[in-house]
Parts: sequence; structure tokens; C-alpha cells
Amino acid sequence: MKAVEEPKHKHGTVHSSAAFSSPRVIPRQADLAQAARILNSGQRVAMLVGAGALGATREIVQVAELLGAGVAKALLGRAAVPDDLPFVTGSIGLLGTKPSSDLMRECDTLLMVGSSFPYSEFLPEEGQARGIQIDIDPRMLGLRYPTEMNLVGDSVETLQALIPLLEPKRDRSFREQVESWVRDWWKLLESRAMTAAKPLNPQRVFWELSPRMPNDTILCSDSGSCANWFARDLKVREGMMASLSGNLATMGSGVPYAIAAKFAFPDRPVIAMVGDGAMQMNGNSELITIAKYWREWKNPRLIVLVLNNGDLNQVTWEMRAMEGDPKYEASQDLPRIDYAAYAKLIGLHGMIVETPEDVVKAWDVALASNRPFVIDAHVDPDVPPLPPHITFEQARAYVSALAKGDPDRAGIIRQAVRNMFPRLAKKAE
Ligand SMILES: Cc1ncc(C[n+]2csc(CCOP(=O)(O)OP(=O)(O)O)c2C)c(N)n1
Repeated sequence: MKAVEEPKHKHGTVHSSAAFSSPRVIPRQADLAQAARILNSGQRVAMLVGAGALGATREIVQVAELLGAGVAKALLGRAAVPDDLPFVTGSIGLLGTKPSSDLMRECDTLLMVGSSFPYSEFLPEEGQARGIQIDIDPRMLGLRYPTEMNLVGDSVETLQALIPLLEPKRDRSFREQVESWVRDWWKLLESRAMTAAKPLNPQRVFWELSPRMPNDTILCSDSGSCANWFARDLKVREGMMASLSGNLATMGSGVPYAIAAKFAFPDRPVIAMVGDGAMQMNGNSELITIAKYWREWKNPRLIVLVLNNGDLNQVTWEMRAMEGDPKYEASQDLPRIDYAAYAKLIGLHGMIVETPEDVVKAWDVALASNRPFVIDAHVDPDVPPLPPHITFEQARAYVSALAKGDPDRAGIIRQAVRNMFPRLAKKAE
């Protein structure tokens, strides 16, 4: 017997179905063969992978191995391939890495998989590279780069069908070049993270997290300056998940994303990275949501890292770099709040962090906590979220912002000197 009486067919009623079985979408063999010919004839192959490649880790790695390619990642594909592989160049774009930028500048062939990354200045010049794109959504094909081969297909199945057609590249010199860029970049990031700041360098907070994250961690970033450090400094490993508001870049998404992650995966640790502006917008209220539900989660570990810098910092830097405008305190300054005390007030745990030693302790304590934890990190707003290749116009804009009387100019100059000449700065202190 049916539990619910079905409505009778009559004019104005619509009787629909919820049955779904995902289709098998793979390109024609002739198109795969043409794509393989292009990839086989390339000497310097770059891959760019996005959210559509998240389930295709094994296939991406196999293709990269065969082709001696470097792999760059769009932000939403942050977890598509792990960062501990020597040929993974990391994020691309304004929040991206130098090796990703070099990879795109030096390649002669580009294979894009499941990515809608739009910023053309970070993609190869027209005529420089022959392009191939794979996407399950035909509307995305050829939209970002004048690709000569566009394949509609599921990333896993399409790559699996392509792999037998690929010839292993004998000449590994480009791969070696990519790996040396990647090695140098990680060293540079480490030295930037270890640079002193007042009171704390935000890059240090992210740097210390990488080796401490459990294997099944889910990372959720907000859209402030944390997005830079999330994109560059964290070493995402296989099995982790990582996301942020990739298309809209909306503030205030970090804590709600983390709550959603806990409901979807209550047994996995979740870490949200959020600015103080976003906490004041909605993050603090969402802590109340966490306080209401955390006892229902099998694993109570949910950490909210607050980058407490008293500033709407990402936009302060954008105004300096893009408009040449000094910081406008009336709109950029934020009231100081004690986020750790607020967490305790509503029954969570929390800790203020002001020194590098505190950072290590805070991650260890938070990751072992038996309830959600807020790390209130007092970070320096004068640490610049430098783009991978600072352009002449951006450098000129910074200088003109300072010349126009930026209230933070002393701190910015001190921090710039420390970043560029770390040994010299140490001696002077
Ligand atoms: C809803 C929304 N409003 C405004 C912006 C523009 N915006 C991007 S980052 C940012 C400042 C973020 O400040 P905060 O959360 O304190 O992080 P910080 O950059 O200081 O680390 C602003 C205003 C946005 N992306 N989304």
C-alpha cells in the first residue's frame, strides 16, 4: 500500500520524476586521438586543473608523469592534486604562485581539465601554446583560451581514455626545470613565513599548520587576506578537501562553509580561516550555530582561525596596488574584539596567539580539543599579499599610495625590507 495518495492527473498538475543516473560522457575516439597527437608533439606541457578535476587525482598525476608536465591549480581545484608532488606548481592567478606563473609563460602546450579560470594575463600568450580543454559542460569550452581541441567529457573517464594514447616523454628537461622552480618556491615561502612581523606574521600561522593537519582535514577559507595564504602557503595532501567562495569571492563564507562541511562529514576535522571583518559580519553569529550543534558531530573538531589585524586588509592592499590609494582608515579600520573570549562565552574553547611559539602550541591544542576552538591570531596588517610577479604598475601604485600619506607606511616599509633582505633586517633589529 502506498503511504501517500498520489494526486490525480488533471489540468494544471505536473507529475515529475526524481530518478537520476549520471550519464557516461566521453569524447569520440577520433577527437581523443587528435588531442593525444597535440600532447605528444609538445616539448613543454602545462596542465591547469580546476574543480572539475577533483575526483581525477590519479588520472591527472598519470598524465603529468607521462608528459613530463607541470600541474597548476585553479583555486577551486586546490585539492585536485596534492602539493607534496614535486611537479605541482600550486595555485594560479593573483593569489597564485611564481612556479605556476612561470609554467604558463614557458609552456608550448596547455591541457586544461575542469577549470573555468578566467584571468588571461596568467595564461600563455596566444600563439605560444597549443591548447586542449576537457570539460563536462560544453559551455565552458574555448571560453577562456583559444584552444584548438575541445573535449566534452567527464574528467576521469576522458583522461582514462586518453592515457593509452599518450607517449611517455623521453626528454625530461622541462619536468626538471618545473621541479626546480617548485623547490625554490617552497624555500621562498618558508623564508617569508619565518620573517618577523608585528606582532605575528600571518604566513607563519599557515606554514605551521601544514605539517599538523590530519590527513582527512577539510579546509574552508574566507575571502580576505587569508585567501592568499590558503592559496599559497598550505600544503594540501591527498585525501583532504579545500574550498572557498571561488567565483563570487564573498566575505562571510568561511564559517558557514565549515558548518556545512561538519554536517556533511561529521567525522572529519574542519578548519575555517577567516578575517576579523568577516567574523564581525557574520562569523561570530555563526559561532552560535556551532555552539548549538557541535555535540551532534561524531568528531567535534572544528577550528576557526581568525586573522585579527584590525583592518579590512585585503581591500586595503588592493587599493594600494590597483588604485595607488593610501589606506582610508574611516572605511578600513575595524573595532578590536576578543574572539577567543567570545568563543569561551558561548561554551567553545579559544586562545589568543601573538608569538610564533604560541602558533605551534595553538594548533596542537586546537587539534586535540574536545570541542570547537577559536584561534584568535593577532597578525600584522603590513605583511603584503604579494602577487606572484609584481608588475611595474603595481609597484608604482604601492609607492604612490605610500607617498600620498598611508598611515601604515612605516610598518609597510619595515615589512618590505624584511621580506627582501631578511638577513640584513635581522642584524638591524
Ligand atoms: C560580501 C562582500 N563584501 C565585500 C567584499 C570585498 N572584500 C573582499 S576582502 C575584504 C576585506 C576582508 O577583511 P577581513 O575579513 O577583515 O580579512 P582581512 O583581509 O583583513 O584578512 C572586502 C571588504 C567581498 N568580497 N564580499
